[in-house]
Amino acid sequence: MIALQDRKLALWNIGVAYIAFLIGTLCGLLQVFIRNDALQLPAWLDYYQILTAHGVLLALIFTTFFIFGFFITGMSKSLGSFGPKVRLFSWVGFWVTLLGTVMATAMIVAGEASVLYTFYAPLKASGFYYVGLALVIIGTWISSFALVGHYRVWRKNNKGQLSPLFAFMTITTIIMWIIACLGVVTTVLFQYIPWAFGWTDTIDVELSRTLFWFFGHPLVYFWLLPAYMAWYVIVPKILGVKVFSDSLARLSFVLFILFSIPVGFHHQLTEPGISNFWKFLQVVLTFMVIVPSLMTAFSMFATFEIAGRKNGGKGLFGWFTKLPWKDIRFTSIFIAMAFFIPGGAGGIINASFQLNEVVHNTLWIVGHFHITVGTPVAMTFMGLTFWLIPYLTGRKFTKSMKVLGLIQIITWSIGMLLMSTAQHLLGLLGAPRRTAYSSYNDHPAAMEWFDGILTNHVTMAIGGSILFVSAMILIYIVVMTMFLSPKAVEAKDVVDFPMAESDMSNTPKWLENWWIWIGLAVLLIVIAYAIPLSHMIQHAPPGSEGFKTW
Ligand code: HAS
Ligand code: CU
Repeated sequence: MIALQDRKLALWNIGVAYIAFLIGTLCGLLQVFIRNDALQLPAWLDYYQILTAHGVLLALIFTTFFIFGFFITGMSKSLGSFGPKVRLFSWVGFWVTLLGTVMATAMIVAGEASVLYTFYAPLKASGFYYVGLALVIIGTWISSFALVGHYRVWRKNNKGQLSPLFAFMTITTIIMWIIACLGVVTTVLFQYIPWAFGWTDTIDVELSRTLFWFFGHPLVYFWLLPAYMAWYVIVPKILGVKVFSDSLARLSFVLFILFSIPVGFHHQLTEPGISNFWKFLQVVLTFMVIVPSLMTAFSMFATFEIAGRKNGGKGLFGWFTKLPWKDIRFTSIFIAMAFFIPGGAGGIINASFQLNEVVHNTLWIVGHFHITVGTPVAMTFMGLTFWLIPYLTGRKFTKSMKVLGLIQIITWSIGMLLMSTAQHLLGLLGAPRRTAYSSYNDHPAAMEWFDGILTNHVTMAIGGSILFVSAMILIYIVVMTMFLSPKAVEAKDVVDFPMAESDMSNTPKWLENWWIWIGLAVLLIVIAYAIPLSHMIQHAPPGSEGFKTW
């Protein structure tokens, strides 16, 4: 059991995460109904306002707080409890992130920031929205440096040793995160804030988007890598086996430091102002970043097979039936992984230069991110929640909670399957994204297309409603395990942190030489970005004034 004060820190992070989750999913519910014309919002609420709240609170805030809650618990567990300085900085980081969150959310609620979570210029929000976002990032940096400090103390005391896998992966994620944030911090501090407060009249739109996506793509791996940590480190323990390959796991993580960042142009393939050569180069690098995910898939299948055979599974696929399907901690994460097969395949389609033309501004992309961040990542976090909160509070995870957990996972899967399939198909038929209304739907041919069982906005809304029910079940489980479930008194009821053993005897030491990876990452970033960025700045068109379209 980790120190009480570290548990408190983790619980506060997870608590805030689930408050954001509650509000965010409610906004999601409203979303699908408005798109379906089934709901007229009161005059003081606006589609884009809700969409912004939904994106910010779920994709940015829920994930970030949950991730730090998970990191704090795992770092305290694997490296020992925090010293006073690490603890202090972790709290400061928590409060700064929370302050930023409250500021940004207040601006959204006040109707001053209906600019979506990507806050594309020339849409112009209140300056305080951008200040709020900047504080969120700075807060995460403080929390990150606290964890790095904790890790450095451990390394000093354990000279020449590889760190435990969980700690290694946490540090990898943090390194990637800190480099990535440089892009968004630059644009927010030097472009958005001066412009939003009226100190400058115009903004360079292309530059701001480019700096945003420098951050925006690795952002998705900031969500994904903690889920991968669960897959690599937690799942084998639940299955009763070791980590399949310690060096493979570490290599796949450092590849993310290298290839996550110099790929942002794959979000800008349809934008003018960047020549095809640089877009193509970044498309190639995007295909490189698929490799560590394929390595992860391989590793997972190997883990399952080893575990299944150990339990008596025979033949080519017999092991499959021997997996612990009744264990909600496993089943949740397995389904999360399964969703990532079409999710990742969709990503490869998006990244294929020409195919991107077909899907770019459509609901397809919305479908894509609901089966990447919305299920593989979110459902892994749910699977973690089932034991993480009881572990931290010392409460039982009762039988009825297990049943509810199963219902929650199944409803989330069904809801997401319906909603995301509809979104993908509607997108292929041309239904646009980021818009409340489009006249495409009014065309007689389009009306016919949008009438299929799955190609229908109603299907999407049914899926969305099931998801909301699932979210409320989860909130109930969170409240119970945080405050109300009986304390675990007997040993058999105590919930543990499942952390698998990882055999490091064959792992090369240089994998933990961070300067190699940071150096190579910087080199790749310079290759991918230096020239196109300098072109963009030298040949910048006149800046754009701001627009408030809502
Ligand atoms: Fe993406 C847009 C390309 C992964 C999230 N992505 C987005 C947006 C979001 C997002 C939020 O190239 C929208 C941004 C916006 O608002 O505009 N994405 C990719 C690629 C990958 C990818 C190449 N995306 C993610 C992940 C996300 C995420 C992860 C969140 C967590 N994405 C794009 C592109 C766009 C884009 C373009 C821009 C589109 C546009 O035009 O605007 C890759 O990382 C994917 C690699 C993954 C795999 C899958 C490996 C499978 C595994 C599971 C194994 C399963 C097992 C279980 C073991 C190759 C690891 C077995 C089970 C059985 C049932 C058998
Ligand atoms: Cu991307």
